[in-house]
Amino acid sequence: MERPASRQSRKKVVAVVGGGLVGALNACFFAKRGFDVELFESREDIRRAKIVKGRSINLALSHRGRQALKHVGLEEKIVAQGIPMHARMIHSLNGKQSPIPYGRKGQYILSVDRANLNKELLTAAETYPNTKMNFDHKLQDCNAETGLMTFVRLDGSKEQVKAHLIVGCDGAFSAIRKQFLRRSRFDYSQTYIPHGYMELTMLPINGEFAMKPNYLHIWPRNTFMMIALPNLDKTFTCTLFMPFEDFEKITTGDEVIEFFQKYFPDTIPLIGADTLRRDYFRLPAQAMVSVKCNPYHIGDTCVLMGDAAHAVVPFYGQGMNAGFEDCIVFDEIMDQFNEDFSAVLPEYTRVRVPDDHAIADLAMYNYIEMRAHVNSKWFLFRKYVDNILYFFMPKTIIPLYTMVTFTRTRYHEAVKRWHWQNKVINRGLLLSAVAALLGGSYLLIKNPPDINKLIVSAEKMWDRLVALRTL
Ligand code: FAD
Ligand code: EGU
Repeated sequence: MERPASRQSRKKVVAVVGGGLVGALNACFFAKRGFDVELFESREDIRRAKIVKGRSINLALSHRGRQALKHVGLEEKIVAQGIPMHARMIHSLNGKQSPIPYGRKGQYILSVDRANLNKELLTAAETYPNTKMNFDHKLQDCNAETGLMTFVRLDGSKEQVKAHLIVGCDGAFSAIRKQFLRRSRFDYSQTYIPHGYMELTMLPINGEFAMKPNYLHIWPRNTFMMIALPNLDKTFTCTLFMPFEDFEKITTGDEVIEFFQKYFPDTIPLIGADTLRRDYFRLPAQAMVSVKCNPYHIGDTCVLMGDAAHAVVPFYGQGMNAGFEDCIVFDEIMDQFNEDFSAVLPEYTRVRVPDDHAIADLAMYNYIEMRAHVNSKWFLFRKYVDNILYFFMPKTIIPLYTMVTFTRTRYHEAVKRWHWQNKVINRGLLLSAVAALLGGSYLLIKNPPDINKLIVSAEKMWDRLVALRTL
């Protein structure tokens, strides 16, 4: 039997390098289109691994990420394994908890387990007959123009593989991106922020969640911040963000407790002093890096997606969501240009770079703002104002986080609109102030108050007060 010609021409080999969240999802996207997909991951298969080490245990999944999962038929399954968070719960220093909803009833984000999500995505990719998974394959070198790659195995052996298209999904320290750096006219910047993060586990108490489960718990303390997301096993993973220099100051168990007593006193009985002391010294604080680059492609043979293209600091909960949206955007352009890589790749760079740079900037901006002056009162106030304006003018004033989290408004458009809205709000405030001033003056001029009347009424008031007292 002969295959139709179109099917034949599709038999191009796509090598996805990196089997993390974005790589595994991308394998599904390319497999669905009928390409011969080869996925290469440096680590062993996490589905068989006993210990899964790596960054952050759980992640906030929102609209953009969900839409991407929907494209490959995985949305329902992943959503069912996530915990909805309808609101933030702000913890004040005095232990008071205040919820602030994310939006209307149906608007919530999900806390998902990173390892579980990764496993589901790998399994989904594997179910396509045209995908091949290669674990224990660490990309050592590649030629982005010819598509030739060299991998090293744990036993030291090397393997060479050639592909029509290399898709670099190998994370923030991408080996594929190294090839871009050697070229002319490649823009690149990376910034390490002074903060590190550390994860602490809050175990269930009497078999139940130690805090209310359907919230993203936040302890905003200016330079220090803690965030907790619920897990399916009824634990919470608390992530402590703090400058490295402060992490280094705390060297004994007693100092840990002292520090928590001062800034997060309500969490000590919930985490438990012993667990706290143990967890704190289990791993050193992890660094956070922001990476921006341009372009995302080389010729018609190599393209970057996910953290490899744009690592963002986690202060908008968008890193994975943006990486997942990369996959949809690429897929849409593949439709537009009939899978012609020589047209698709430049277009992907043209369309996607401004948006990824916008979310990288937003995340960094939010980091700076939170660090500078966000305590629990300020956080509550700002979110209240956002929500109130949105409630009364839902068509005009949409909070920035709403556009970012609950829509697919292009990130750079969301930023533009946010600037415009701020202008409108400021003008509105100024106008109201001027109107009040002018209106007040006008009324006073039009009806000048009779001084005698004012005194008389003051006398009357006095009489009434005296009358009240003698009653
Ligand atoms: P990675 O997940 O890093 O995967 C890269 C893969 O490539 C890995 O499996 C790695 O082993 C493999 N690899 C690396 N080098 C090679 C090589 N040379 N050869 C072969 N394979 C290689 N995002 C959200 O959307 N919501 C959140 O709430 C959120 N919270 C976060 C909290 C923290 C503390 C941090 C640090 C990040 C958070 N993020 C969040 C961001 C999110 O973790 C990343 O954006 C996401 O993991 C990116 O996926 P990726 O597949 O591009 O990269
Ligand atoms: C940080 C670490 C609250 C998971 C940004 C909000 C985050 C997450 C916020 C982490 C914050 C900060 C938003 C979401 C989310 C808020 C958001 C941050 C998930 C502006 C596992 N952030 N995060 N903004 O609005 O849009 O609630 O580690 F504290 S989810 Cl820093 Cl929506």
